[in-house]
Amino acid sequence: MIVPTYNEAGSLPPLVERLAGAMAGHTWELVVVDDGSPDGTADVAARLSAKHPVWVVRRAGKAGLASAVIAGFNESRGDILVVMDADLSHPPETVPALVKAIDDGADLAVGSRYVKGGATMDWPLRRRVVSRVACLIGNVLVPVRDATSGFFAVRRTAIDGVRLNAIGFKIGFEVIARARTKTVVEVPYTFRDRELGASKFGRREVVQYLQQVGMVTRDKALGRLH
Ligand SMILES: Nc1nc2c(ncn2[C@@H]2O[C@H](COP(=O)(O)OP(=O)(O)OP(=O)(O)O)[C@@H](O)[C@H]2O)c(=O)[nH]1
Ligand SMILES: [Mg+2]
Repeated sequence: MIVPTYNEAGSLPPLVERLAGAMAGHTWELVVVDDGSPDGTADVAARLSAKHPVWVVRRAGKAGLASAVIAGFNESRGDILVVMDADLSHPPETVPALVKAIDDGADLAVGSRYVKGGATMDWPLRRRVVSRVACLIGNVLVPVRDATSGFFAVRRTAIDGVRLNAIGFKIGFEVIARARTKTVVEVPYTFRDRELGASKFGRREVVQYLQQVGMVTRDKALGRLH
């Protein structure tokens, strides 16, 4: 599992506890990729590693969510790579279902708010609209309803040697668009608003998503996608 963190010291301990519960009986490891969080997230992660299979990648400064996840891919050893946020918006209890989908033959399993059984909790109208519009734009290019999901599992062989763009926030869209996949499934889950810490999502990330969509559109037209 790969979790990118920036100032998530409060969320990490409950995340790891819940993951440990959910993954009992599975072999798992968690790679925390921290970008020099001033709140000491990396030290919290290092302390958790005394009791849990947690590894910490310490990067010097805030270099972006997507680039952190790509760094995490390179540090992970498993055949199945799971990506999730630190802030408990993505329920650890759904991870086994994502992993099972890959075990059952899918190359990519996307945690989805927008298929039957999926939902978002407590979102104001504005955020609902922004998320829906982003997914509709992504949906023009990829056959996944929740095209901007940051919660997914991918078979390592599907991304081996694939060039992923390290821009912005939407690494999920990048993987959905570029990974070598035959079978992609969406697994429903309910997104819960973060209770601790602050959001890192802003206007800049919206602009970066549109740039990313532009690059994927170009590469699709050039026949560069798998
Ligand atoms: N390493 C690293 N992690 C980041 C960076 N930006 C965001 N993250 C992490 O990426 C995950 C998603 O960021 P959030 O701020 O939760 O984004 P969001 O879920 O769209 O927004 P909220 O719902 O308001 O939380 C969290 O675990 C963050 O700590 C970054 O520049 N570097
Ligand atoms: Mg969040």
